[in-house]
Amino acid sequence: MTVRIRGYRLGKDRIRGRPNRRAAGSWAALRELAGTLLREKSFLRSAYAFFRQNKPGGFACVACAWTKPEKPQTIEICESGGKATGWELTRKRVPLEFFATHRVSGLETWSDHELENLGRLTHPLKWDAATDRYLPVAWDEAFSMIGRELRSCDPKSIVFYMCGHAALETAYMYQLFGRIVGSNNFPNSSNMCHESTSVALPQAIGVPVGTVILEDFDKAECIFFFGQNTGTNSPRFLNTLQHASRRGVPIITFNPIREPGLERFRNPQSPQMATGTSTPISSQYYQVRAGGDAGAILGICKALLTMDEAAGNRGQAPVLDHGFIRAQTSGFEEFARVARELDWQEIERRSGLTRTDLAVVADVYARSNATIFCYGMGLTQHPAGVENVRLLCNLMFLRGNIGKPGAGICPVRGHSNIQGQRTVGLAEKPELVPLDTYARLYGFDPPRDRGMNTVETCEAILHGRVHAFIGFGGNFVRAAPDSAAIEPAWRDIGLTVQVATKLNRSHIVHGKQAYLLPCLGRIERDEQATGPQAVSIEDATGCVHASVGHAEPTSRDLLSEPKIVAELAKATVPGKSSLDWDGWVADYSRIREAIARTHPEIFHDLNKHMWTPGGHHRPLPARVRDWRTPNRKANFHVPTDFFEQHEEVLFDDGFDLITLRSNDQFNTTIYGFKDRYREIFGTRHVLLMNPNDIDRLGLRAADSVDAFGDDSDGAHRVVTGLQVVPYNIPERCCAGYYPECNALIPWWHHAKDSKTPAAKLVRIRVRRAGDRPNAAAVPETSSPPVVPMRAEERGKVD
Ligand SMILES: Nc1nc2c(c(=O)[nH]1)N[C@H]1C(S)=C(S)[C@@H](COP(=O)(O)OP(=O)(O)OC[C@H]3O[C@@H](n4cnc5c(=O)[nH]c(N)nc54)[C@H](O)[C@@H]3O)O[C@H]1N2
Ligand SMILES: Nc1nc2c(c(=O)[nH]1)N[C@H]1C(S)=C(S)[C@@H](COP(=O)(O)OP(=O)(O)OC[C@H]3O[C@@H](n4cnc5c(=O)[nH]c(N)nc54)[C@H](O)[C@@H]3O)O[C@H]1N2
Ligand SMILES: [Mo]
Repeated sequence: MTVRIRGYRLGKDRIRGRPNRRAAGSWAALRELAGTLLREKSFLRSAYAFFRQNKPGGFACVACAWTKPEKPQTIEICESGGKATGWELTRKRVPLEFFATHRVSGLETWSDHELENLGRLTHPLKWDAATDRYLPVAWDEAFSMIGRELRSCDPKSIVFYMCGHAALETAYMYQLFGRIVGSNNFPNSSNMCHESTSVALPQAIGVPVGTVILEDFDKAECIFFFGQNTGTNSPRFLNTLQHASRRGVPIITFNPIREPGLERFRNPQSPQMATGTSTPISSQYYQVRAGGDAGAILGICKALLTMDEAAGNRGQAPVLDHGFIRAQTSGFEEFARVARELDWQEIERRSGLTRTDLAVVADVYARSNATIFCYGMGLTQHPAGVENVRLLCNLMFLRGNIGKPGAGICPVRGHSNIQGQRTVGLAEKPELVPLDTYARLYGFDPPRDRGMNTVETCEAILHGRVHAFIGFGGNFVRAAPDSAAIEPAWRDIGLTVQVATKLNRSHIVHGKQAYLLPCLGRIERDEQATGPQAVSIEDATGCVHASVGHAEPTSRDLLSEPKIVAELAKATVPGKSSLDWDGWVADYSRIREAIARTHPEIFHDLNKHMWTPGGHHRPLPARVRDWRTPNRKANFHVPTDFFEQHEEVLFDDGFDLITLRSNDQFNTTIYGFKDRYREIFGTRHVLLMNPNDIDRLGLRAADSVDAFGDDSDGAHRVVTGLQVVPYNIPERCCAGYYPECNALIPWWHHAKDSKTPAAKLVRIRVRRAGDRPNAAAVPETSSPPVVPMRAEERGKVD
């Protein structure tokens, strides 16, 4: 496959970068959505569903977690959400004959796209070792065999993974099931995503989630964007930003890459489609270095401190909100001292931005009476991910931008219910979960030890300590770091059970015993003993919504997710609790009653509240300046990682790799090969590089290169045959797609404290295809890499 690179421009000696002419949204988005629906043969089925998507009485979109407004547009969807609907409602099926004619190992060469593109799974399957095929199995038989196997394992060697799709009801039941089995091992896609948020925000403001609600955007006077690609990853949010932009609100973006989806927007449901006009989104765009945000934020803080002092000397109104700082916060003086002492040269070097740039930002910020701070993976997926979020909070505190209308912090979450799953207790840290309440309500003794998160699970898999892995949705093998090393180790797991809608690589590479259990999607009608059921989800702004599926189920053999959890639990831990699994499955409102009993402050009256148009806001103490931190204050953070963690790129061919998403994927679900915004078509096997770096290495556009990851632990990490794409990205940074580049990320390369894999700052070396960086260190064979444990990680998990 060849790559088409349109429209890049090499300047004479300086690089101009590629023109970003495309507005997000627009006709192209509609065309592409229509193309997906036609290919999925689900045009009418999906079109019908669109009228119910993100609407009261309808279903909550199965893609991202952006909030659903009280007064939706006629069709409240976006390209990403529309594709996700079409993909779930596809008429394509994986028939049983498919597995009769394909050995499972024969599917190992299939791409992520090819596997999912086969269509929906329709029947429970068990891998047969003798024939290397997935064979149909009766549900009862599957549950009883899985139950027997799980009972024979040490509970601490069982992993209960969940991806952020599943509803509050399913997640609540699932974590109870795992704890009754005796394990707190609940790695979650959230561990790879906003875990840095979940660690940083409780320390800073006493809640693990954002404080901004949709109405705040109508009142904001300034909006910051750090490392979140709205046009691609949460396109419905663009409607909100478009309104803000039209009101003249400055939208200040920090991103190493000029993302067209953050530059202009043409609303597909507006007259702009006829007139061909579009609205600018970012008013200022700063191409910070990868990992340079801490430097940038510290620079803005330093400029504000200087402005405040100057204003004080002149007898003018202060720039900082001293009233807020005095009454509400702790740690200001120490932080201010460190920021004042910081050297501007160091700030410029680390951020890649100039003092003037940052002073301009500080000036705009100082004029705003209410500012919102949005951020995404560009802040969290870094070695200093937690510190990045803490420093953003510092910037917010300096002008008291929390606990008032139009202001606050807004982590833009990924999967549709990822935030809610954590709220109902899907967490490996026992201190986050009301274990005593479980013991009281359900008559079992929950384990009190700390379970494993995603990174710890990777480590345990690599060292043969995981004996059973239940994957409730998701694609762990592809999504996790060090994917090439995980695969061979994954095959040694005694039992893998995957609950899924579509086939993916985590099913093809599998354990010694393997089951594939197909489930209903959220858009499908879920009929139980008491009639059709609804579920609930919590969005990125802490709003709880009902979701009702109306579409005809894909197959009569599918079970709902709550039903699958209940049957697994009944088969594995019969009589070990007083939980009425069957009663809950018959009527999901009973699960919600149980959630409300467990978390009365957040979920009281859940059965009623979830039907509120636009969703019901969970209480957020930080929104009213009620700080649930140990010292009951909002806490400034004094930077430490900033001074400790930085290493210059040493080698000529050394780069900081950013792994990212296109508009034609939802995580490891690859819809196609058109990254429309970045104008990269036909392949995802690319490396986006600054043209000066391309020149420096003697390469040319579309040359083929190999990328080598950190081998300091003796592991061989390589992705071969990437095609070079000249791109508007800072020198010494480059970008490639996730999950194709995950083999380059060492499992131990993660954020301090949160262990979010640091997928946005991966040190690599780039060589022309075939050249090896260090012949002695790189084995010539393609045998599975050996990943020894690093000394500092040893003993941390057990
Ligand atoms: N269409 C689509 N939508 C999705 C998803 C999808 O795969 N496809 N995934 C969903 C999920 S699970 C999630 S978590 C969200 C993710 O949504 P985002 O948070 O937007 O995640 P990414 O696209 O991985 O990266 C975001 C941006 O971070 C920038 N970035 C990289 N490094 C840095 C840095 O050091 N500093 C700064 N300031 N920026 C940096 C990248 O250039 C990129 O534009 O989207 C959700 N929505
Ligand atoms: N290098 C790098 N790695 C990353 C990231 C990155 O930016 N860079 N991002 C990380 C992030 S933010 C995340 S969230 C993770 C995502 O990691 P995961 O959540 O594990 O992966 P997904 O690709 O979202 O999972 C897709 C699969 O979910 C199943 N599925 C879809 N719908 C349903 C459903 O309704 N029910 C069930 N049971 N299954 C369903 C399908 O079988 C599909 O194949 O990846 C992380 N990995
Ligand atoms: Mo995510």
